[in-house]
Amino acid sequence: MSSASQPQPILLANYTVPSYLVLKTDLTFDLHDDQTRVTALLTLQRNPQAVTDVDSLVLHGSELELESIALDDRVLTAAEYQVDGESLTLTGLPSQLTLRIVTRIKPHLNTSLEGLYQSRGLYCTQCEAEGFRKITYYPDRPDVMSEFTTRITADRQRYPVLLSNGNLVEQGELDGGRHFAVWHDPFKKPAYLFALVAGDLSFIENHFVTRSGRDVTLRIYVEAKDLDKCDHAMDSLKNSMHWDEEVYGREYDLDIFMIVAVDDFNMGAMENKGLNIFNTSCVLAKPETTTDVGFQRVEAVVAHEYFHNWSGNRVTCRDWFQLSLKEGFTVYRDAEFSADMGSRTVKRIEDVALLRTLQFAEDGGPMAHAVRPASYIEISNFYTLTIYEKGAELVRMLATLLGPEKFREGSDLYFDRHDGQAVTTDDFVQAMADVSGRDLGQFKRWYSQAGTPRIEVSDHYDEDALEYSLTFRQSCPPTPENTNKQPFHIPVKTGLLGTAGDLPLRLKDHPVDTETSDNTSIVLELTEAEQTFVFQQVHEKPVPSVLRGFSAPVKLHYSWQREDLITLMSRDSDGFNRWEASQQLALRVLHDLMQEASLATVSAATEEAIAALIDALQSVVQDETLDPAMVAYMLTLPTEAYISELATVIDVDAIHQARQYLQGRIAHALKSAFVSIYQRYDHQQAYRADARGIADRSLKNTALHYLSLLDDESWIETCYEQYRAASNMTDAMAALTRLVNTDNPLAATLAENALDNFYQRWQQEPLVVNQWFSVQAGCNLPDTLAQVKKLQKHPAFDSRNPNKIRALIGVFCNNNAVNFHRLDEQQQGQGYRFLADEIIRLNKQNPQIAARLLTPLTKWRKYDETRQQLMKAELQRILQEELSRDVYEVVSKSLA
Ligand code: 0A1
Ligand code: ZN
Repeated sequence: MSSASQPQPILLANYTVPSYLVLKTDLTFDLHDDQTRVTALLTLQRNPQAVTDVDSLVLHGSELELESIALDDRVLTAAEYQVDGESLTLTGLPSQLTLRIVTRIKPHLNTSLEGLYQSRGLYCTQCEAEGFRKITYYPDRPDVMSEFTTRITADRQRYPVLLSNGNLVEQGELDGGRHFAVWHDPFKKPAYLFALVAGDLSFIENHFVTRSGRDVTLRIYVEAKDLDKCDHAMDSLKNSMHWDEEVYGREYDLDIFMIVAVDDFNMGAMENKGLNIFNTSCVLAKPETTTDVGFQRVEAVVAHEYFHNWSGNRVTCRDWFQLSLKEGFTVYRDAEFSADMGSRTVKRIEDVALLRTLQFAEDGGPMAHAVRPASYIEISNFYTLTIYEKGAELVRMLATLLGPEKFREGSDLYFDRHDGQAVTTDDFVQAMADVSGRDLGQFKRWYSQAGTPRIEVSDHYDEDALEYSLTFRQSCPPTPENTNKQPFHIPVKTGLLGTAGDLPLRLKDHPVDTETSDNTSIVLELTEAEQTFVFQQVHEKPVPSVLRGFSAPVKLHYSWQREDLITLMSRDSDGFNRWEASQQLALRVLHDLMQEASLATVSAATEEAIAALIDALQSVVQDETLDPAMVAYMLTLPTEAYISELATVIDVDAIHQARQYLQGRIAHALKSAFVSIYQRYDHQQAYRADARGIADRSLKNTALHYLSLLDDESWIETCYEQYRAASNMTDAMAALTRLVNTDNPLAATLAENALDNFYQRWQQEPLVVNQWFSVQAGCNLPDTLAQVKKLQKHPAFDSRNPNKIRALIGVFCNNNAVNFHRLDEQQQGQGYRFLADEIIRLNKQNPQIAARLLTPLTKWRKYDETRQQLMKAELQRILQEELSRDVYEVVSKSLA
């Protein structure tokens, strides 16, 4: 691509208010096989807030065929407007006007899955962030909010269901076997929340009575074959509606709430007003076909999209730099909802594990950006872990700093003050500042400075003065757009452990704020580069329990003695820090093992560390007060991905081998405990997707995992037996995964049988077939790449379906480090080449998916020289192509 045509960044600093407001948007869609005709009637008014008295209007539009444009009913000639590939500009406009714009589009040829497209014959839309411009010419920006009426006409037989946002106001028959429906949405909304669906769908229906007594119809639309998999989503929706009333005082506002499931979807789901469109993978669930993780995901995504009705729709974003305003807040809300539905500590562990593994890696890589970025080339690339997960952490920190009552007051003020508006993250923080009287000026640096802060903690105990001091030093590494970071305002929830448990805390010179702390846990507020806190009347040298509940998204460093970690693991009142101590202890052993010249004989010091870890894990297994899910998590070693994130240079093979080795040692040492966990489990019990059921399965399958590592084929047979007898997908997949990953001839034969059987049984269920692709793509044994390439030719693979691409290619490149990064002679760099080829193919077909798939190659700087060169060469090869903005941005930034 020549430099003149290289896409240019959009800057937050260049934001200007829209020149015209769209009071009303009336759309007519005439759906026909070869094309869709879209008529847009826009009622416009000059924006009184426009900076200057502008009389021009830019309408966005892409891949549209313009049939006609009329201003106040007068058809314009081509000389009266300018069109290019991305916009249509009108000048010399009056202050009030109507525009009637007729365009033609080709949904059946739309492979990008943005705008109006078809999925298995069903028409559906995806307009966030800038997909509406692929439907008609429009000011496609979130600060233009309009009242929409949508009329849809289509063949009655093939498209009996016609849906759009709001309430159905009219429907009827038309000539030629066609029919129509008209929907009106009384709430003003930006175009990105527009949705349309037309197809042959069935639905389940339920009702919810809001706390003010309004009856809301709830419908989930799916293909008829999937009607048996909608109950969990419906239950989740009702629970979400109830929870949002209880916890945030937010009621639903339309008469109907609809969810539609589609098979081809770039993301998880979309919060279109009153008409959420979901990836089938985030709606459909039943025990036989869906794992526990799948059930939890459905619950979380249904809640997330529902919560957007307030945090996103009623109050939306001024511009896309503010994306985390809706996403960070909504992720925080859905995480709290899931915590309330299941186990709070377990949910926190899962979220922190994701954040520390993937978001920290993003923050340390070439695509690092602030939660409120200052620039982007393609906004679709900014639906990131930073915007979503780190954004949620910022909201969580505000809640920690304010305490629950003030936080709720702040959220009430935010919703009341900004209802019907498009606002900024500053407005959100301002509401929190106004209700609490706190100065959150420094806190706002979290929104503008990228990178993960690092905190070094040191301590000192003064036996004579009975004083214990903790010193914190914060710093933040440079990131692409920001080298010089100012100190952050960091809440560090802290406790001190004595021999008999948590000590009462008396902090010198700081009166304890009773609203934000009890006397065994306190929120220390770091605001300076270095700060010391002194605790008084401390009668024994305590073990510090710092960053309880992971109260801030930082990397904490403190040199705990091994004994301290064991104390925290067994006795900390903070469940999160108990788990964290188990991970720290294991990480140390893994690092020791990675230093060993050979794992055939390890040093005495390492042996001692292994023994201490095993002892500690033994106590965990025996601790009957612990939730089984916690036991399972504490028994699970840090993932390869997390160890890699912590490494300066990632030694793929050493990490894999050390982890495998340590798992084997734990399996041997704790064999009888694992046997008893496995045997005590009631394999006949009915499946329940509640916290208890999930926890029990998780512990039992963790035990089976360890047992399958023993040199004892009876456990391989047990895996096969579990696979065969399983009445739910969680148990079937757990067993199948062990068979597939076990390097043993019997396991290989049984894995092959099981995989064949699995496919035969589930070939009619696309989401189950995806799991079948994934388990094979994730196989750690050699030759997996060849197998993945073979599976790409399998009749069940569909190279246009994002779920299939993620299941096969995504899993291989992201979750199978030893194979993706393989360096042995025949396969050197083959994983990289394979991925680059896929990206080049997808760049044209579906740029969003192509850009997302690139992530593993962008991390090239963290590998050894040989891998660096190979990865870079593939990125450079991609850069030679004619690239979409999406792919260009990621490739060019990662090579910069
Ligand atoms: N707002 C949705 C996610 C979403 C974002 C972008 C999309 O296309 C580029 C699609 C969906 C959510 O947070 O659930
Ligand atoms: Zn969202």
